[in-house]
Amino acid sequence: MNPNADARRSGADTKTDPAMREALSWTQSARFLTTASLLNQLPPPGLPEVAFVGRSNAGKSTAINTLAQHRRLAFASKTPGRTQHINLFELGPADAPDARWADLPGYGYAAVARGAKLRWQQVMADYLAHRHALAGIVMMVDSRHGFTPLDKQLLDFVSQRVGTGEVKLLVLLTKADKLSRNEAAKSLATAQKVLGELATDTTDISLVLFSALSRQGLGDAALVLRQWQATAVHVVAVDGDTEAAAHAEPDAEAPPLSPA
Ligand SMILES: Nc1nc2c(ncn2[C@@H]2O[C@H](COP(=O)(O)OP(=O)(O)OP(=O)(O)O)[C@@H](O)[C@H]2O)c(=O)[nH]1
Ligand SMILES: [Mg+2]
Repeated sequence: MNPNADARRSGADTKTDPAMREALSWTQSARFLTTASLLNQLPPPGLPEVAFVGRSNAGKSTAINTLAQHRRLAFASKTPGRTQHINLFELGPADAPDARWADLPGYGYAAVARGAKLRWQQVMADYLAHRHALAGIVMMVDSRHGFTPLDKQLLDFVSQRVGTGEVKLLVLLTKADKLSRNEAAKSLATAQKVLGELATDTTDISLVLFSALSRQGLGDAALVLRQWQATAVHVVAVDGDTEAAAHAEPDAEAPPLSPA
Protein backbone atom coordinates (compact mmCIF):
# COMPACT_ATOMS: atom_id res chain seq x y z
CA MET A 1 0.00 0.00 0.00
CA ASN A 2 1.08 3.54 -0.63
CA PRO A 3 3.29 4.78 2.23
CA ASN A 4 1.20 7.95 2.44
CA ALA A 5 -1.68 5.89 3.73
CA ASP A 6 -0.23 5.67 7.17
CA ALA A 7 -1.41 2.95 9.54
CA ARG A 8 -0.77 4.01 13.08
CA ARG A 9 -0.91 1.83 16.13
CA SER A 10 -0.98 2.98 19.70
CA GLY A 11 2.74 2.57 20.17
CA ALA A 12 3.50 5.88 21.82
CA ASP A 13 2.52 6.53 25.40
CA THR A 14 -0.01 9.33 25.95
CA LYS A 15 1.53 10.09 29.35
CA THR A 16 5.21 10.28 28.43
CA ASP A 17 5.37 11.34 24.78
CA PRO A 18 5.66 15.16 24.91
CA ALA A 19 4.21 15.73 21.41
CA MET A 20 1.22 13.55 22.26
CA ARG A 21 0.69 15.31 25.57
CA GLU A 22 0.76 18.67 23.83
CA ALA A 23 -1.64 17.42 21.16
CA LEU A 24 -4.05 16.07 23.78
CA SER A 25 -3.96 19.26 25.78
CA TRP A 26 -4.84 21.09 22.56
CA THR A 27 -7.76 18.74 21.71
CA GLN A 28 -9.00 19.25 25.29
CA SER A 29 -9.43 22.94 24.57
CA ALA A 30 -12.43 22.11 22.35
CA ARG A 31 -15.58 24.02 23.32
CA PHE A 32 -18.99 24.45 21.76
CA LEU A 33 -19.22 27.33 19.30
CA THR A 34 -22.54 27.16 17.47
CA THR A 35 -25.06 24.92 15.78
CA ALA A 36 -26.40 25.27 12.24
CA SER A 37 -28.95 23.43 10.17
CA LEU A 38 -28.04 25.17 6.92
CA LEU A 39 -24.63 26.00 5.53
CA ASN A 40 -25.37 29.69 5.26
CA GLN A 41 -25.94 29.74 9.03
CA LEU A 42 -22.33 28.74 9.66
CA PRO A 43 -19.89 31.46 10.68
CA PRO A 44 -17.81 32.80 7.80
CA PRO A 45 -14.79 30.64 7.03
CA GLY A 46 -11.59 31.76 8.68
CA LEU A 47 -10.07 29.09 10.88
CA PRO A 48 -9.17 25.67 9.50
CA GLU A 49 -12.08 23.26 9.97
CA VAL A 50 -12.19 19.51 10.44
CA ALA A 51 -15.40 17.60 9.72
CA PHE A 52 -16.34 14.49 11.70
CA VAL A 53 -18.37 12.23 9.41
CA GLY A 54 -19.62 8.66 9.36
CA ARG A 55 -22.58 6.38 9.56
CA SER A 56 -25.12 7.13 12.20
CA ASN A 57 -24.07 5.45 15.45
CA ALA A 58 -20.45 4.99 14.28
CA GLY A 59 -19.24 7.03 17.26
CA LYS A 60 -18.63 10.55 15.89
CA SER A 61 -19.97 12.45 18.88
CA THR A 62 -18.30 10.04 21.31
CA ALA A 63 -14.94 10.48 19.55
CA ILE A 64 -15.26 14.27 19.86
CA ASN A 65 -16.12 13.95 23.55
CA THR A 66 -13.15 11.62 24.11
CA LEU A 67 -10.70 13.91 22.31
CA ALA A 68 -12.08 16.87 24.22
CA GLN A 69 -12.07 14.91 27.52
CA HIS A 70 -15.57 16.19 28.04
CA ARG A 71 -18.49 13.87 28.75
CA ARG A 72 -21.21 15.82 27.02
CA LEU A 73 -19.64 18.30 24.64
CA ALA A 74 -21.15 16.60 21.59
CA PHE A 75 -24.37 14.68 22.16
CA ALA A 76 -23.68 10.97 22.03
CA SER A 77 -26.64 8.63 22.15
CA LYS A 78 -27.77 5.04 21.83
CA THR A 79 -30.48 6.33 19.50
CA PRO A 80 -29.10 6.56 15.96
CA GLY A 81 -29.68 9.83 14.17
CA ARG A 82 -29.17 11.87 17.34
CA THR A 83 -26.99 14.51 15.68
CA GLN A 84 -29.25 16.36 13.24
CA HIS A 85 -27.40 19.64 12.85
CA ILE A 86 -23.88 20.73 12.15
CA ASN A 87 -22.42 21.38 15.58
CA LEU A 88 -19.29 23.52 15.51
CA PHE A 89 -16.58 23.47 18.15
CA GLU A 90 -13.67 25.84 18.54
CA LEU A 91 -10.14 25.00 19.72
CA GLY A 92 -7.03 26.79 20.91
CA PRO A 93 -6.65 29.64 23.40
CA ALA A 94 -9.96 31.35 24.25
CA ASP A 95 -8.67 34.72 23.03
CA ALA A 96 -6.95 33.27 19.94
CA PRO A 97 -8.87 30.24 18.61
CA ASP A 98 -6.91 28.35 15.96
CA ALA A 99 -9.23 25.63 14.59
CA ARG A 100 -12.82 24.43 14.40
CA TRP A 101 -14.36 20.98 14.41
CA ALA A 102 -17.73 20.20 12.87
CA ASP A 103 -19.83 17.23 14.06
CA LEU A 104 -21.93 16.41 10.98
CA PRO A 105 -25.19 14.43 10.99
CA GLY A 106 -24.64 10.71 10.45
CA TYR A 107 -25.83 8.97 7.32
CA GLY A 108 -27.38 5.59 6.70
CA TYR A 109 -30.00 5.61 9.44
CA ALA A 110 -32.97 3.84 7.88
CA ALA A 111 -35.66 5.24 10.18
CA VAL A 112 -35.06 8.87 9.21
CA ALA A 113 -37.79 10.00 6.80
CA ARG A 114 -36.65 10.12 3.19
CA GLY A 115 -37.18 13.87 2.82
CA ALA A 116 -35.18 14.65 5.96
CA LYS A 117 -32.49 12.21 4.89
CA LEU A 118 -32.07 13.88 1.53
CA ARG A 119 -31.97 17.31 3.14
CA TRP A 120 -29.22 16.32 5.61
CA GLN A 121 -27.24 14.56 2.96
CA GLN A 122 -27.42 17.61 0.73
CA VAL A 123 -26.16 19.78 3.60
CA MET A 124 -23.32 17.35 4.25
CA ALA A 125 -22.45 17.03 0.56
CA ASP A 126 -22.39 20.82 0.10
CA TYR A 127 -20.23 21.24 3.17
CA LEU A 128 -17.71 18.59 2.13
CA ALA A 129 -17.56 19.70 -1.48
CA HIS A 130 -17.39 23.46 -1.02
CA ARG A 131 -16.47 24.64 2.45
CA HIS A 132 -13.23 26.54 1.78
CA ALA A 133 -12.03 26.25 5.34
CA LEU A 134 -12.23 22.45 5.30
CA ALA A 135 -8.71 21.23 6.07
CA GLY A 136 -9.49 17.66 7.04
CA ILE A 137 -12.10 14.95 7.40
CA VAL A 138 -12.24 12.51 10.29
CA MET A 139 -14.27 9.54 9.18
CA MET A 140 -15.59 7.20 11.86
CA VAL A 141 -16.07 3.60 10.76
CA ASP A 142 -17.29 0.90 13.15
CA SER A 143 -14.29 -1.46 13.36
CA ARG A 144 -16.63 -4.47 13.49
CA HIS A 145 -18.26 -3.66 10.17
CA GLY A 146 -15.56 -1.87 8.16
CA PHE A 147 -16.42 0.44 5.26
CA THR A 148 -20.07 0.04 4.23
CA PRO A 149 -21.26 0.88 0.70
CA LEU A 150 -22.39 4.31 1.98
CA ASP A 151 -18.95 4.92 3.52
CA LYS A 152 -17.35 4.05 0.19
CA GLN A 153 -19.75 6.39 -1.54
CA LEU A 154 -18.66 9.16 0.77
CA LEU A 155 -14.97 8.36 0.16
CA ASP A 156 -15.67 8.52 -3.53
CA PHE A 157 -17.46 11.82 -3.11
CA VAL A 158 -14.49 13.46 -1.34
CA SER A 159 -11.82 11.67 -3.37
CA GLN A 160 -11.03 14.71 -5.50
CA ARG A 161 -10.34 17.09 -2.61
CA VAL A 162 -8.55 14.33 -0.69
CA GLY A 163 -6.62 13.30 -3.81
CA THR A 164 -4.96 16.69 -4.22
CA GLY A 165 -4.08 16.84 -0.52
CA GLU A 166 -6.24 19.97 -0.15
CA VAL A 167 -8.29 18.01 2.39
CA LYS A 168 -6.61 15.46 4.67
CA LEU A 169 -8.28 12.27 5.84
CA LEU A 170 -8.14 10.41 9.15
CA VAL A 171 -10.15 7.20 9.46
CA LEU A 172 -10.92 6.09 13.00
CA LEU A 173 -11.91 2.43 13.29
CA THR A 174 -14.17 2.93 16.29
CA LYS A 175 -15.32 0.64 19.13
CA ALA A 176 -12.04 -1.30 18.90
CA ASP A 177 -12.68 -2.49 22.48
CA LYS A 178 -15.31 -4.84 21.04
CA LEU A 179 -12.73 -6.71 18.93
CA SER A 180 -10.23 -9.43 19.77
CA ARG A 181 -6.60 -8.79 18.84
CA ASN A 182 -7.01 -10.96 15.76
CA GLU A 183 -10.22 -9.23 14.64
CA ALA A 184 -8.59 -5.83 15.19
CA ALA A 185 -5.66 -6.77 12.95
CA LYS A 186 -8.08 -7.96 10.27
CA SER A 187 -10.19 -4.80 10.52
CA LEU A 188 -7.05 -2.67 10.14
CA ALA A 189 -5.79 -4.65 7.16
CA THR A 190 -9.14 -4.47 5.33
CA ALA A 191 -9.40 -0.72 5.89
CA GLN A 192 -5.80 -0.21 4.75
CA LYS A 193 -6.64 -1.94 1.51
CA VAL A 194 -9.63 0.32 0.83
CA LEU A 195 -7.66 3.46 1.66
CA GLY A 196 -4.69 2.28 -0.37
CA GLU A 197 -6.84 2.64 -3.47
CA LEU A 198 -7.32 6.31 -2.65
CA ALA A 199 -3.70 7.10 -1.85
CA THR A 200 -1.53 9.07 -4.26
CA ASP A 201 1.68 11.09 -3.93
CA THR A 202 -0.31 14.08 -2.74
CA THR A 203 -2.80 12.48 -0.32
CA ASP A 204 -2.45 12.67 3.45
CA ILE A 205 -4.39 9.72 4.86
CA SER A 206 -4.10 8.20 8.34
CA LEU A 207 -5.79 5.19 9.89
CA VAL A 208 -6.16 4.58 13.63
CA LEU A 209 -7.85 1.83 15.63
CA PHE A 210 -9.85 3.78 18.19
CA SER A 211 -11.80 3.14 21.34
CA ALA A 212 -13.51 5.73 23.48
CA LEU A 213 -13.78 3.11 26.21
CA SER A 214 -10.14 2.00 26.44
CA ARG A 215 -8.73 5.22 24.91
CA GLN A 216 -6.83 3.14 22.39
CA GLY A 217 -5.65 5.36 19.54
CA LEU A 218 -6.60 8.55 21.37
CA GLY A 219 -3.06 9.95 21.43
CA ASP A 220 -2.46 9.05 17.79
CA ALA A 221 -5.70 10.68 16.68
CA ALA A 222 -4.87 13.83 18.68
CA LEU A 223 -1.41 13.97 17.07
CA VAL A 224 -2.87 13.81 13.57
CA LEU A 225 -5.42 16.53 14.32
CA ARG A 226 -2.81 18.75 15.95
CA GLN A 227 -0.54 18.30 12.94
CA TRP A 228 -3.35 19.30 10.58
CA GLN A 229 -3.97 22.45 12.60
CA ALA A 230 -0.27 23.31 12.62
CA THR A 231 0.06 23.00 8.86
CA ALA A 232 -3.35 24.31 7.73
CA VAL A 233 -3.60 27.50 5.80
CA HIS A 234 -6.00 29.91 7.47
CA VAL A 235 -8.68 30.96 5.04
CA VAL A 236 -9.09 34.71 5.07
CA ALA A 237 -12.77 35.57 5.27
CA VAL A 238 -13.76 37.67 2.31
CA ASP A 239 -16.06 40.65 2.52
CA GLY A 240 -19.61 39.60 1.71
CA ASP A 241 -18.52 35.96 2.11
CA THR A 242 -18.87 34.61 -1.38
CA GLU A 243 -18.77 31.05 -0.10
CA ALA A 244 -21.84 31.48 2.11
CA ALA A 245 -23.59 33.17 -0.79
CA ALA A 246 -22.75 30.26 -3.05
CA HIS A 247 -24.26 27.88 -0.52
CA ALA A 248 -27.58 29.65 -0.52
CA GLU A 249 -28.41 27.90 -3.78
CA PRO A 250 -28.23 24.12 -4.29
CA ASP A 251 -25.17 23.34 -6.36
CA ALA A 252 -25.44 21.21 -9.44
CA GLU A 253 -21.86 20.04 -8.89
CA ALA A 254 -22.70 18.51 -5.52
CA PRO A 255 -25.43 15.91 -5.89
CA PRO A 256 -26.77 14.48 -2.64
CA LEU A 257 -25.41 11.15 -1.57
CA SER A 258 -28.10 8.66 -2.36
CA PRO A 259 -30.17 7.73 0.68
CA ALA A 260 -29.64 4.38 2.40
N1 LIG B 1 -17.97 0.13 23.35
C1 LIG B 1 -17.89 1.30 22.72
N2 LIG B 1 -19.02 2.00 22.43
C2 LIG B 1 -18.91 3.17 21.77
C3 LIG B 1 -17.64 3.70 21.38
N3 LIG B 1 -17.87 4.87 20.73
C4 LIG B 1 -19.20 5.06 20.71
N4 LIG B 1 -19.84 4.05 21.34
C5 LIG B 1 -21.30 3.91 21.54
O1 LIG B 1 -21.95 3.92 20.27
C6 LIG B 1 -23.21 4.63 20.35
C7 LIG B 1 -23.25 5.72 19.28
O2 LIG B 1 -22.26 6.70 19.56
P1 LIG B 1 -22.41 8.23 19.06
O3 LIG B 1 -21.12 8.89 19.39
O4 LIG B 1 -23.66 8.85 19.58
O5 LIG B 1 -22.54 8.01 17.48
P2 LIG B 1 -22.71 9.10 16.33
O6 LIG B 1 -21.86 8.64 15.21
O7 LIG B 1 -22.45 10.47 16.85
O8 LIG B 1 -24.25 8.90 15.93
P3 LIG B 1 -25.26 9.96 15.21
O9 LIG B 1 -25.23 11.23 15.98
O10 LIG B 1 -26.56 9.22 15.26
O11 LIG B 1 -24.79 10.11 13.81
C8 LIG B 1 -23.31 5.14 21.79
O12 LIG B 1 -24.10 4.24 22.54
C9 LIG B 1 -21.86 5.12 22.27
O13 LIG B 1 -21.76 4.96 23.67
C10 LIG B 1 -16.46 2.95 21.73
O14 LIG B 1 -15.32 3.31 21.41
N5 LIG B 1 -16.65 1.77 22.39
MG1 LIG C 1 -23.66 12.15 16.92
